[in-house]
Amino acid sequence: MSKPFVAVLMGSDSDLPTMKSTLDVLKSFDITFEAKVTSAHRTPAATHAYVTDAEARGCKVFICAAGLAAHLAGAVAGITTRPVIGVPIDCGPLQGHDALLSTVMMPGGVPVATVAIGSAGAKNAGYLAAQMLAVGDDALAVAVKEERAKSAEAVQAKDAALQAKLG
Ligand code: RP5
Repeated sequence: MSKPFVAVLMGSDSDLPTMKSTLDVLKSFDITFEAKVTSAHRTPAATHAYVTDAEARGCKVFICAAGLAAHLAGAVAGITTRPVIGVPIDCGPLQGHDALLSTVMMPGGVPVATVAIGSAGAKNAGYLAAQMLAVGDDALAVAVKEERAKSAEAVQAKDAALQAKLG
């Protein structure tokens, strides 16, 4: 079995601009990942084959992004028992509400950990995958904690700047 990795699946290459945030977060934690365009609707057999193979090769978490009638995360969750994180993509006339409901409303027993619509969700998918892997990786757990502390410091610095401006 190869090194543990995260698989980032997208229903279309049109999802990539949003999902770049996920890849950036994974890179920032030195997490090995594979990114792939594969569709629950347009390439169902290839999606099934990839997920089965990825799990056998050491994939620990699947992140699945899709817009419109977004079934990629749910379809993947039906194939694997690894954790699946779903990112609803904001595209089309319903601003991602369609994708949110399609991703989050899974039947009992087949969970998809669904994050927010769009770029905040894409970012959080990366952090959530890191937190999941950190359960069994002490060095990564420290890195996640340090990143969280840095983010708190950034907010405090912004507040200090506001207070200075207000006099
Ligand atoms: C979904 O349909 C994809 O994930 C994408 O968000 C949306 C539109 O796909 P394209 O028509 O841009 O390929 O399956």
